[in-house]
Amino acid sequence: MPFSKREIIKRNVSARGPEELGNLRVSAPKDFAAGLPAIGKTLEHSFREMGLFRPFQALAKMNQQEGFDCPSCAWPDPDSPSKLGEFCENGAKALADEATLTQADAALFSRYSVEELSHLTDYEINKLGRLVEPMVLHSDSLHYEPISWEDALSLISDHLVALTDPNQAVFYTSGRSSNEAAFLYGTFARALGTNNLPDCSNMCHESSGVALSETLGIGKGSVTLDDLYGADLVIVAGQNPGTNHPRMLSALEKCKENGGKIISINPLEEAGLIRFKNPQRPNGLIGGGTPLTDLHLPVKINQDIPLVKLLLKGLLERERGGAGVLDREFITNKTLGFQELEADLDSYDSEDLLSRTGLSSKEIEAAIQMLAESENIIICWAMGLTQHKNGVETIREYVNLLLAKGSIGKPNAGTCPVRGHSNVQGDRSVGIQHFVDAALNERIEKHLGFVSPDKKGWDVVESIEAMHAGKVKIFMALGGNFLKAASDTDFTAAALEECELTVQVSTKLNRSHLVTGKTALILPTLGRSEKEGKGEGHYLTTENSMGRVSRTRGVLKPAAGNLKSEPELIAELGARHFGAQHSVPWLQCAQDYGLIRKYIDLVAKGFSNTSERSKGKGYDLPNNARAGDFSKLPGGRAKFTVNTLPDHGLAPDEFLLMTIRSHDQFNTTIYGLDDRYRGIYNERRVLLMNPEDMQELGIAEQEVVHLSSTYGDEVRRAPNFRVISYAIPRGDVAAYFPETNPLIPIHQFADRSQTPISKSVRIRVEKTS
Ligand SMILES: Nc1nc2c(c(=O)[nH]1)N[C@H]1C(S)=C(S)[C@@H](COP(=O)(O)OP(=O)(O)OC[C@H]3O[C@@H](n4cnc5c(=O)[nH]c(N)nc54)[C@H](O)[C@@H]3O)O[C@H]1N2
Ligand SMILES: Nc1nc2c(c(=O)[nH]1)N[C@H]1C(S)=C(S)[C@@H](COP(=O)(O)OP(=O)(O)OC[C@H]3O[C@@H](n4cnc5c(=O)[nH]c(N)nc54)[C@H](O)[C@@H]3O)O[C@H]1N2
Ligand code: SF4
Ligand SMILES: [Mo]
Repeated sequence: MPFSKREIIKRNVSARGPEELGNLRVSAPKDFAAGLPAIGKTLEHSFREMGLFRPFQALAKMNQQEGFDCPSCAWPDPDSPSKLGEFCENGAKALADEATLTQADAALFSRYSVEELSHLTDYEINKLGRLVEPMVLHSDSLHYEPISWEDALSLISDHLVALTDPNQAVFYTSGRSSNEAAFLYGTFARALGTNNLPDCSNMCHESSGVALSETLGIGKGSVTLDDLYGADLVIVAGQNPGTNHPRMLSALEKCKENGGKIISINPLEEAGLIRFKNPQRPNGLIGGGTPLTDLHLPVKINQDIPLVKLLLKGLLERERGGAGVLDREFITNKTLGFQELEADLDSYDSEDLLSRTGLSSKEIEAAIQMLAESENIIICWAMGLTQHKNGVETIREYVNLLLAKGSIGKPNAGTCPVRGHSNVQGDRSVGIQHFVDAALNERIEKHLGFVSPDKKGWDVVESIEAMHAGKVKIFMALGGNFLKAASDTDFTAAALEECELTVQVSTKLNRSHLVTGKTALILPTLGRSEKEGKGEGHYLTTENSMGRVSRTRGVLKPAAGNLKSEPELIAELGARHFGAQHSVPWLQCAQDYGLIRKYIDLVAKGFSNTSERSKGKGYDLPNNARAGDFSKLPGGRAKFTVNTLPDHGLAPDEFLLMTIRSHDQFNTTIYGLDDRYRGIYNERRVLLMNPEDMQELGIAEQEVVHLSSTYGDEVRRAPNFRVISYAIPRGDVAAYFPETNPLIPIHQFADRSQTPISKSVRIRVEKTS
């Protein structure tokens, strides 16, 4: 393969894309989620992308036991899915986006250079459609050209052979892969000799994993759907389920009907948490729907720790007064560190804590009262807690609350970190992790017949830094949009451009295909909704947010005949690179997914007899926290922790920015330009700001401003945002990701989990006139 002989040309691709403004329209934010408008949007997206018949064929099978798992979020399916349809507006949008009939084919790439394509917006790039044939971008070219599968796999293998150290390769995973594909991919990297397996989890729930493993002995949540239905109190903190996990609202509705209460903790009063109009019910379609939140606490950004300390202090005070509001028996028998917690709580002044939260004492009292009255409490959370410098500590503080109430290891109580990508949890369970697990390595050696590396690999941030420093020759991605998902867009772009070869296994075109290494490959693959091939064993498995493993089997005709499934593609790469004599029977794995599952059963913790047990509603992986078994933790008990207060060091003219999702996007995939629930239409470059802050700065409604962030002596800028007055705490602002990622320095991440601080970025707002 003459890859090294080609001349290298400089490509002037745009890592950010256009930053001009469109025609914003604003209305009042909604006070309910779903209802009739959601059905309208579902149909609109489905028909526009998929034609007349495919939507019916596919939606009828989505989240059904003999169908396929929704490719969007990781929210679980009920044990008996409704035959009327078990999906939401955003699941349908994800399906329409994947099953679109539009194709980004070879003709498109010959017409447009990567430079030209990079001047489209992310929304426009995604609309170009499904990737349908393997393409190569040679180092001396501005255009992708078709390449055969055989040559593409050889090209990768040749580059791998040329490495002087296996750690010069990095293998990223996004969370949409199946367990089977992820398992083979992790195996491939380790057989090569590296643990460089960064994944989207590093940018997502890594803080939850770190905090929960340390305090409860398992990095996953402990509750099931049934627990949610039966809880006395559900706290939803730092999460916007109406948009990001819409069917969670049905579970919350059931909880309310059973007498449960809901507290939402969020700087914004998100529509979905106010009221839910369940489209499967008559009162959801024409009536007022179900009110969900009983108490909304509009906490200031990243002030959850002082808030939870206030709640704990309040409970402790009542307990000391003899009210019996804590679970003394649980604390004594099942936990360690309560005295240290008490001492910590006593050391704070309540007034000081309160002023940090931005809440009133009345609001805090109301929350304490609800906590005091509840025995079975569940705390749900997502990115509003994880993506801060002290994300790990924030989650540990919420765990303190559950432990003090004995709300763990029993029905209807526990932890519920709501996972993002549909199989991000499964990918981790089958071995997508950059850190070393000695027990996993032992099983790999025993059952896969090779020695797995014992040196820790790089996570997302470390990989970008290593690429930037020229230490990485090959970057391969199993799904995702690394460039736009990661922080510090310009730095990440420069990092990717340092690589010799970048390889993207993808369904849809995105900017990570345009900002590349010297040589780049696009390997198109089947999506979740598509048929994997014939034969009984040709189904895949996933694990949902609550640890249940079940089957997924696509129903649609693939977008093109030339696509490979992810497991097939990785297995063939394994066969090409390691040869037929390797201890892993790569080629057989390409043909027999049952064989991959047999290896998963042997190697991945907790999996057993998966081919059989994944049938129907599937099976639950072992969960010590659910069982109330903390014996594997030091001292054999769950752990209370002492956490410090966040300090942002905000200058007087700085704001704290949270970068959030609109209703019309799935991470970096932009489905549309509206954020219906927040009343924002046709524009994504907006900044939500408190009206009093606007007044103080003399900023008018919809005025255009530039944003900048200053860390050390580096200033990062993002131009052109229209300011919208919004009910958000003073000093806090919100804008969408990924447009704001250029503002987040690569070196600003959560302690211990290294998750970029996407929800608390110090910024300045600069007037343009
Ligand atoms: N339709 C759709 N579904 C998705 C996704 C998508 O992009 N689109 N993405 C998927 C993925 S990968 C993930 S990880 C999840 C993300 O799901 P979410 O975490 O719900 O997504 P975000 O938009 O990041 O919302 C974070 C929420 O936290 C709040 N928040 C921010 N900072 C703080 C804080 O300091 N304290 C508190 N208490 N709240 C705070 C914000 O106001 C916002 O409501 O969704 C998954 N599902
Ligand atoms: N500022 C800021 N940055 C963030 C966040 C934030 O809240 N704020 N959130 C972070 C979070 S929580 C996450 S999870 C990351 C997301 O990071 P990623 O997972 O890397 O990004 P996605 O946008 O989900 O990836 C979309 C691409 O995946 C590909 N794809 C879709 N389906 C499939 C499939 O079935 N197979 C394959 N092979 N490819 C597929 C398509 O080509 C699509 O363009 O972003 C993170 N970045
Ligand atoms: S809640 Fe999540 S998994 Fe369920 S249908 Fe909606 S997007 Fe899909
Ligand atoms: Mo995520």
